[in-house]
Amino acid sequence: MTREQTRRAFLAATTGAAVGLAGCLSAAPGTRRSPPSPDRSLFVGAFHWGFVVLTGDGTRHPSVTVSEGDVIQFVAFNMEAETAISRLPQVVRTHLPDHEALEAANDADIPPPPNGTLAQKRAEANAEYPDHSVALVPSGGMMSGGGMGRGGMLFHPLFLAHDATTPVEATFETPVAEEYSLECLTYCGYGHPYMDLDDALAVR
Ligand SMILES: [Cu+2]
Repeated sequence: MTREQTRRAFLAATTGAAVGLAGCLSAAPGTRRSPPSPDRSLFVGAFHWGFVVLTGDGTRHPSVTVSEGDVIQFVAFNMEAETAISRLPQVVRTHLPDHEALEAANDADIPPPPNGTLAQKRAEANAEYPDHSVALVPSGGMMSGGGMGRGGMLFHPLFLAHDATTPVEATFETPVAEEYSLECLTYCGYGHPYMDLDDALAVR
């Protein structure tokens, strides 16, 4: 598929299901109300192959704990999307890890490919599969909860193009006390099956 086809396929696969997304304050056309001011902002960068999560003060977290009913502003971007990143708050931008640091950490988490090196696979992925997406799903059962809402995804998956000019946002209310993981739903090369961050959000 071309990139544009990939993007269209992603939109077709995910757009129709958005209506009725429980806890989502911004997705469904016709039911839009202005989201209340968030209790917490999370900034999520996607790279080959993983996610970084920062809070609004620029601190990086393996897992963020929030309270049930908190309104979360989720701001996501592709780590290649320089223009989108330039629009982030400065304290977040200056604390984003550089690619070398991410890749070094990554090499410990991803099994070596049977042919070639991880560095080669990453270069291929950057050239051929530069886009990602992000979904926040209950830990331990990808999509098994049967879609959105209670026990399912907290918002519609967000497409993270490598050449996006703005970050992508979702605002949602945390519905139930549970752990949620970040997953990439867009094929992004060799490491795609490992592109998740377990228990990135813990609701208490
Ligand atoms: Cu992916």
